[in-house]
Amino acid sequence: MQKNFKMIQNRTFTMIKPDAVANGHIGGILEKITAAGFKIIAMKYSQLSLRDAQAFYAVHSERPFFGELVEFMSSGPIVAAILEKDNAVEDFRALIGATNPEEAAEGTIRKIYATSIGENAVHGSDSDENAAIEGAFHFAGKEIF
Ligand code: IDP
Ligand code: MG
Repeated sequence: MQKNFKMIQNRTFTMIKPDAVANGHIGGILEKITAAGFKIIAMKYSQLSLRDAQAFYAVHSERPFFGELVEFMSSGPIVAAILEKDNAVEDFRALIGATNPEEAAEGTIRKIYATSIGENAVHGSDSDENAAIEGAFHFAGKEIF
């Protein structure tokens, strides 16, 4: 864990991915997020360049699906957001469900909205440290409320 990141335990970072945006699920997914008790403290509708996606997912650069992942994530607009709730990272991972929608629990966002293991509707940070890094990748301090 790097010392220069403040470990804020009540925030996570999410993206509604290009598949879910294209399929008209922005509203449905935001409704699930807010109904689960998350407060949206930053939000942006934007599109990642290929270079942005390569930087965001750099941790996966050696994985066999990296090329497919960054092509997909830069293929259309996304909604990026920072969410606040007690135990945000863990609770949000539970709300979105497993990476592969076939393995995701009933009622989870990926079970409802994802179409495949790659095009799986939403991103959710996997740690407090990555939540801080990923939030800072997309938002300036003055865009977080
Ligand atoms: P996560 O999003 O559930 O944390 P990771 O293992 O961190 O899953 O993978 C990041 C993203 O890469 C996934 O959300 C998915 O879009 C994509 N991905 C993961 N595994 C595969 C795969 O086997 N084939 C294609 N894409 C994948
Ligand atoms: Mg991950």
